[in-house]
Amino acid sequence: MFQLIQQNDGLSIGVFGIGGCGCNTLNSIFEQRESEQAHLYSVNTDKVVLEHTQSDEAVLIGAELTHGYGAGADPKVGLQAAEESKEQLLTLINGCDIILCATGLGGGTGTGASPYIAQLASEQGKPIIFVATLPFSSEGEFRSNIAQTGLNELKEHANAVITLPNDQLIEVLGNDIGLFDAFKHSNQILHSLIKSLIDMLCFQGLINVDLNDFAKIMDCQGDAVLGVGKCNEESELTTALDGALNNPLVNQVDMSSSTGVIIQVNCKDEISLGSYNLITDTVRQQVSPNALVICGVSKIESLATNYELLVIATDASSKMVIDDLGKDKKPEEKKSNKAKSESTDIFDIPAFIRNQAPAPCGK
Ligand SMILES: Nc1nc2c(ncn2[C@@H]2O[C@H](COP(=O)(O)OP(=O)(O)OP(=O)(O)O)[C@@H](O)[C@H]2O)c(=O)[nH]1
Ligand SMILES: [Mg+2]
Repeated sequence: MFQLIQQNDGLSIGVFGIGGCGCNTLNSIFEQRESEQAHLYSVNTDKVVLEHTQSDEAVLIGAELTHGYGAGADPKVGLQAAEESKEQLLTLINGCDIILCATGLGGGTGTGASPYIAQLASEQGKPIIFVATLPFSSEGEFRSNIAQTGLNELKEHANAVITLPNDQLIEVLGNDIGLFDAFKHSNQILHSLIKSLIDMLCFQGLINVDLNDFAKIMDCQGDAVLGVGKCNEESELTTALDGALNNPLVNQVDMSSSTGVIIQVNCKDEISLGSYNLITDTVRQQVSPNALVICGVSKIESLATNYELLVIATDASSKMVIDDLGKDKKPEEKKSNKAKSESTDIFDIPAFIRNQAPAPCGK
């Protein structure tokens, strides 16, 4: 079981950006950070990237091994670099109550160092959650294989791994999108997921979801899903919920077996009891009748939209495996997904992200 604290006032959240992709994500989180309880750590073998990353602390791992020149797409080097810097990483990990990480799988640093960092956190009894990208197919099989191996290793140690396959960006945004723009979209989604988790854990809710609740849900076995939906009108809440549960950027997950769900409603103003009940009932109908459903509500005046919904469900089962993303869909389904993306800004209805195998109970 996690080491728990009783209230979220003094909660310290470590946000780690690991490798190039993770550091890119940190840059956008840093610029829009609202909570002082979130401490941002950039972790990389690449000195130049670290110098251009905005964070509270830059951690150059494996300085002796790589001399600050990166891991050269070799996860073994990424792992050895993290091992070399074990004491420094442990100090950071022990200063956090919960750790959220952004990383890109498919290179050397993120793929090699992330499972090791997850292992260290797990050994210290700290909950650790990853949001990880998977490489574009066009980057080749070499990177794709590296990513898949890294993902499997990561799942062994992390409490949850939420994957964002870069290929899904092409499916939704079309082939003509520029590479930098596609990365920008992806980073914004990574950011959005991490920000929602930070908001949920940091802001004292009218109905509060605290780390104990979070730990209970994350202790469930099986696949897990995480989705965020946003809207401005209370009457649009069900559409936002639908957006969170059916985002075209990710593969479908069957929630009907899920036994643990957190629904977090963040709003600028109060929501009616009717809307609150409608949201919880709608989610409850989609999961196991025996599911533990925890619903929190927080008033956050600084929200960009009036309402934001976060749904985390564990013990779900995937309908597709990652390798088959998109291939299993019928052409009509692809078309409807595309149509959806053209009518909505993906920043406004962010991700319903497939999240892999949380830690077994007791981890
Ligand atoms: N979505 C997104 N994906 C990225 C970004 N940068 C890199 N990636 C992906 O992440 C994978 C790993 O790339 P990096 O994060 O640059 O690699 P690294 O972990 O720094 O590893 P080395 O440079 O080899 O030490 C790539 O194959 C890309 O698919 C980014 O900004 N956004
Ligand atoms: Mg790099």
